Amino acid sequence: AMTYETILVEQRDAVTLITLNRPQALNALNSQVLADLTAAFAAYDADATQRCAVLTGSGEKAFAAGADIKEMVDKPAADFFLEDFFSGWQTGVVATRKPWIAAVNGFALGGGCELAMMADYIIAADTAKFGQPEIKLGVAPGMGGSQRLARAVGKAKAMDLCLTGRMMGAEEAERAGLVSRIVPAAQLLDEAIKDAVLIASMPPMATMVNKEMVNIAFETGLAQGLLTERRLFQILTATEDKKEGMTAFVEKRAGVWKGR
Ligand code: CO8
Repeated sequence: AMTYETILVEQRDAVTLITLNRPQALNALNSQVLADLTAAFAAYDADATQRCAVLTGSGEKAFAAGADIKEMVDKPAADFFLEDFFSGWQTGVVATRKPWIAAVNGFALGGGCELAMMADYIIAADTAKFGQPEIKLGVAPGMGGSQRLARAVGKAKAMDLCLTGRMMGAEEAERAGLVSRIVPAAQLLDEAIKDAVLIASMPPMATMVNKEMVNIAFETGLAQGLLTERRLFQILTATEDKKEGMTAFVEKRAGVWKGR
């Protein structure tokens, strides 16, 4: 297995577990974390034995308390622009084609909340706290927070969180639709891995297409989205796994997937 500076990566059968591992900084996201996550997600996508991933934070306190403020405090504005600072999250993390779940323990603030929202879905510990406190630092979200939060929870709550910088607990986050469900903190990882094992048992191409389809809903109008859905559905009917899945149903047995 590859070793990384700021994250831990472990394969449990078909599930890749990625753990943000800078607990002394509440797993704040610096350039090295981005480089490590980029490599880990690329390796996950490329490894046909791996079918679902889970991302979580080490330590009890935080998933990630934000982008690393110490890395940004003295950085000249021109460098943020010239480096197109934060653009690597799109190409290195969001571009992952296979499914992954964020298991959020403790603080998910600023870039931490934004990273969780890059996941296909979020499972929250009852201790989870979400927020976009960038305004208190004189800035604003820069890794998708304003856009993904507004789409996830609507204008009222997205404005409320971005303008006040307050934290939102797990219950409120679930009511608002930001997280798929809440579990007791001690069971968070087991529950997330249970979901990942189930997802990993699905036909792999269908899994990737389902992910792509739902994401298209956030990128396009309804008519174009529905057309794209039908086309992707029609393409899946050409797979060996479609024939196997439907035949297995008719024969009242479990499907055995070829992944093509
Ligand atoms: N960056 C760097 N270090 C951090 C961060 C962070 N985001 N968050 C916490 N740490 C460090 C602390 O500095 C501290 O280190 P040390 O022990 O060396 O002083 C250690 O983690 C533990 O933190 P605290 O002692 O503060 O722990 P508390 O339990 O007292 O408080 C909090 C926990 C409330 C989470 C608190 O740490 C906090 O408010 N953190 C910052 C949260 C935040 O503002 N996040 C948003 C960051 S900005 C961002 O994500 C996007 C930036 C958008 C664009 C910017 C362009 C310039």
